[in-house]
Amino acid sequence: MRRRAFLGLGSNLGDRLANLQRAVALLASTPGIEVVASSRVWETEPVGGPPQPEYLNAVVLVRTELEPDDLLAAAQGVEAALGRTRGVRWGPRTIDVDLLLIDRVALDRPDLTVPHPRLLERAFVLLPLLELEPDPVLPDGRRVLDQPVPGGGARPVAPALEVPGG
Ligand code: A4P
Ligand code: MG
Repeated sequence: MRRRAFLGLGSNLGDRLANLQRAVALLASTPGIEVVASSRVWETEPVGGPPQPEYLNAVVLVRTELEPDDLLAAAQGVEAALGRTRGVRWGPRTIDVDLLLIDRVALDRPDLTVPHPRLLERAFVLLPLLELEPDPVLPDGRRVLDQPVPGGGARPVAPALEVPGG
C-alpha cells in the first residue's frame, strides 16, 4: 500500500541548508521512498531546549510503500548518516527528521506517535506544511485550519529544496 507522508526536517548546526538538502537526497535514494515535493526553507526561532542557534526548517512530501515503523527507521538512518548524535532533548542538532502525518494513520506509542504530537503547536512545522497541503485533515477528522495557527519566529529564507528527479 502506497501512502503519502509529510516529513519535517530541521537543522541548526553546521551548514544548515546543506544538511537539509542532503537529507532530501538520502530520503530520495531510500528504496520504497519517493520524494514528491519540498516546501521552501524557513528560518525559525528555537522552540524549547537550551539556548541554541536558529533553525532552518522545511517539510517534504513523500510517497512510500514502507510501513510507518520502517519509515521511522529510514528517517533515523538519515539522521545517523548526517552525523546526528543524540544529546539533550530539544537541543541543537545537525538534522532532525520527524514523521508529521502519514495519510490518516494514527499511532500513539512512545517510539512513534503520528500525527506528530506537537504538530499543531509549532509554526516551524505548520507554515511549511501548509505550503504543500493547504488544508490538512487529521486522522480524527479535525482540520488543521480550524485550530489556531501559532505565530511568530518563522520566515522563509530560501526556495524549495531540490527534489531529485522532480
Ligand atoms: N518519536 C515518536 N514519534 C515520532 C515521530 N512522529 N517522528 C520518537 C519522529 N520520531 C518520533 O526523538 C525522540 C524519539 O521520538 C525518537 O526516538 C522517536 O522514536 P529524537 O529525534 O531523538 O529527539 P528530539 O527530536 O530532541 O525530541 P523530540 O521530542 O522528537 O523533539 P521534537 O519535537 O522533534 O523537537 N525549534 C525550531 N525552531 N525548529 C526545530 O526543528 N526542533 C526541536 C525538536 C525543538 N525545537 C525546534 C526544532
Ligand atoms: Mg525528533
